[in-house]
Amino acid sequence: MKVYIDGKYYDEHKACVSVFDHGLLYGDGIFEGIRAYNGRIFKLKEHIDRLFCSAKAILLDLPLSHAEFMQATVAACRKNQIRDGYIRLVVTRGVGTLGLNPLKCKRPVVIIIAGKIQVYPPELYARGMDIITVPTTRNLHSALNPAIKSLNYLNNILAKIEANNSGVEEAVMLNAEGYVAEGTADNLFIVKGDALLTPPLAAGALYGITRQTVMELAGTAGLRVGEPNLTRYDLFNADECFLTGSGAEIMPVVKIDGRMIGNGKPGRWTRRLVADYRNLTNSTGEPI
Ligand code: PXG
Repeated sequence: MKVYIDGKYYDEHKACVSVFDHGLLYGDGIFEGIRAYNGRIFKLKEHIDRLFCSAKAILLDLPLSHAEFMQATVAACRKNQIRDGYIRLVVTRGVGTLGLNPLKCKRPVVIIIAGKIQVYPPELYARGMDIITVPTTRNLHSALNPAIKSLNYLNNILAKIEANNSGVEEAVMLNAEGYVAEGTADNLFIVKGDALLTPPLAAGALYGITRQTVMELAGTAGLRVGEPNLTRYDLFNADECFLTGSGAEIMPVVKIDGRMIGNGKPGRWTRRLVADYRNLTNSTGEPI
């Protein structure tokens, strides 16, 4: 694998950043996780749009234009002969001093890793996932806004550890008020009757690109789509539940906090949306 760093390609074992990079020292940076399917990069423009929003939110001047990020991402896939894969785009604040001051960092570092991904085994998609709500809450908007896709994921990692310690793969994170926010790297949806519901961004959900895509597909498929605040009660009483993310795609959820969701199997609407999402990922995107 060849890794792109600031316009040059390096063998993967030689692809390194400085120990003085504030991305490492303070988690000061931003990232995107993007998928390629069938020789196309899915929703590339939307991912770069979100990267620019994250950059603006943390006052990071990106060293490439929107078009240059698109071109560099396509080029990194070509260089690695990726047709189906996973692209991690990272921009750090760059090399600075041992103090926090970002003004001491001369220029941001851009990294593009184009490789493979297997988030969960295929059997899990067929069976559906068992998840739990965890004690670690999602960040407050007033602390570290959860809409920023920053390199500081400790909040989510702690939630993931709590889920793993309880013998399940994924966590539902609530916000400080007790409303459902999202998973550790995924948005959460429920189906109730003819409605598809997902927490609003104000509840602490990331503006997920898969989330947006699934909401559009659901509207076309005839579901009523809403973004109300959800509580654990709503999850327990859902007909169906699933998680969405670029990495995990659409993962059915069949148990939450030990309680069976619906009939305990991936639901009818979930399976329909999985099929529609598959069709879309295989037929649209930026050609590599
Ligand atoms: N919420 C959070 C907190 C995320 O980090 C999503 C939702 C889903 O967003 P998209 O735009 O991907 O639909 C994410 C996704 C991975 C991976 O390897 C993904 C994320 C973070 C870390 C790893 O799938 N972000």
